[in-house]
Amino acid sequence: MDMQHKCHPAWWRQAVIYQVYPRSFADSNGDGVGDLPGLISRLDYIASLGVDALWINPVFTTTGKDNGYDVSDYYTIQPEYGTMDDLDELIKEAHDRNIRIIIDMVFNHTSDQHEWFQQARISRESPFYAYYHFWPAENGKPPYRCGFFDSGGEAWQYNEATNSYYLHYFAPEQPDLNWENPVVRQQLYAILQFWVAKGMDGFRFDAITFVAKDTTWPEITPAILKEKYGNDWGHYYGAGPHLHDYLKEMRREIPSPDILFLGEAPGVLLEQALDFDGELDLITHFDGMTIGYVTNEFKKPDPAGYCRAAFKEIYTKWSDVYREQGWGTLYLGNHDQPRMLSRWGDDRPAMRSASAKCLLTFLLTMRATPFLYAGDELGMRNIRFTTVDDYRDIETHQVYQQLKAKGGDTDAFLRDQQVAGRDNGRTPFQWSAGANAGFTTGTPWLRVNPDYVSINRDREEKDAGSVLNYTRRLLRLRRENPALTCGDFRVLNDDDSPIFAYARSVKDQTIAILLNLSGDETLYGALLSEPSPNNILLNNYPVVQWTRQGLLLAPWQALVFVC
Ligand code: TEU
Ligand code: CA
Repeated sequence: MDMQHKCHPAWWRQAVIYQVYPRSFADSNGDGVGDLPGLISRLDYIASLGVDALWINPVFTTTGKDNGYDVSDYYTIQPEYGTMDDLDELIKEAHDRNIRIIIDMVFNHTSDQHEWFQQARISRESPFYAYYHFWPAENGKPPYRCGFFDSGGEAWQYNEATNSYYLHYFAPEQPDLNWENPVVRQQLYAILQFWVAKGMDGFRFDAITFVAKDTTWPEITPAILKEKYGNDWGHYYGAGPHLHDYLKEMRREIPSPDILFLGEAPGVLLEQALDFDGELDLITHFDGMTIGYVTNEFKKPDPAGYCRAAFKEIYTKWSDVYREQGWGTLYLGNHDQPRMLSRWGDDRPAMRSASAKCLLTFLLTMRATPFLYAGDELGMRNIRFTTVDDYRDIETHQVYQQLKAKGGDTDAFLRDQQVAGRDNGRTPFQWSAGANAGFTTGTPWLRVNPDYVSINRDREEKDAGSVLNYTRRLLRLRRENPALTCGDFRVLNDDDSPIFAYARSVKDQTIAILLNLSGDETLYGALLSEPSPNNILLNNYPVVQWTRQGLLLAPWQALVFVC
């Protein structure tokens, strides 16, 4: 254990951030919806994991079209989640446990029920009309833009009272804010100041790369979209002309280096990774989230599964880009993604535990700030809904409606959503084998995965070999070994084997991590120094297998050892 090594002083460089989707974490009042008092009641559990910060998805007043990503008042709390006193208590109780709080700020758009939009949509004379992007109907139809959560796939919605169209990259109920208007930016900075004064330790800025718009509104023809933006509207949206001016200005508003600026960065390319230096401390990219999906189709999983070589390449490149400057992030699941275990591992009973532990080892030993999504420490799995009525996610419903309107194959879409749908990652946290997995005494807002009877926190607490207790050991290992937090990263087997082997090192300690990202026994071959009982730090199997050719890794085996 190398204690002399000094990591970078910023707390978020060493931190493990635990993400909680409050709506699905713990319900305190039996209405079937997770809430702040429920979250507060579970802080001792969160602290017992050994994480450093808690990121919560939005709990501000909302119409709930997109589960809180449609904010109608940034200064008050949605009653179903609790009160301002509850949020004050959460901040205090978390701080008392040395856990920092990061809150989600949805600044690309508001809810259409926000007072600003309610005024803007009445008259072009309203001072709030310039808070949003309107296109005057007398100029004809605006140039096509893609609306991600729109049943017609459109991003312009006609508003009769002003005889104009307003822009919404997401749902019509989520009108995009006009960041080109300095008055809007000042309003948003005032919101940040308010929450900093309340004690927030950081902000996760939702879809922040989308906020700058080219207000010359060029035609983005299919040919341009294909040639310039890889057929991905997200890349076009993420390349607005003044984005970095706005982000620098926002950072100047909250200059404290202790307040984390974390940007969700859809559409950002590897070569743009360092462009956010001095603006956002961390960004979460989406490059890894397209692996295993058929290109240019909406979240259509490749029947052959995901390519391990692509997985290794993308995560190696996103680690290397920060070798000298900046700092990266790593996540394999969140509230927008299916369960990590089901997506990247093997969630069938035989390999569920081993593959969950293997993926958690990757997540928590790479050179980046990791995001541990609540439930992944238990090895929670996709629920695999079979009918569209089981879903609550606006994205699933809107894309389903788009398909239906075009006579598309909605059955195939529902099969795809069993693998890729966002609600797979939003099912209630599984606390116990009791009713509704101990999440609520009422009817859960989203069905609980029936596997809760065997996959739940209570059961895993009692099992020393559980995914939960393995996660705790991993987090402790990470805390005790600077090589795993701020050490260098070097790939050990630059080949196309399913084994992801890399080393993390500080001046006098090198730790090797070998991960068999497959369900087959795989030979690793010769090793510089051999893992032996006295230098193995972690192994998700009881033994290490040797053959004459070298180390044989069991299916989904994870091996961490000092070399
Ligand atoms: O997600 C932004 C974003 O890019 C997502 O739409 C992502 O592309 C999609 O979820 C992949 O299926 C943020 C929030 O994380 C998401 O929950 C919200 O729905 C969205 O913004 C709109 O606020
Ligand atoms: Ca509740």
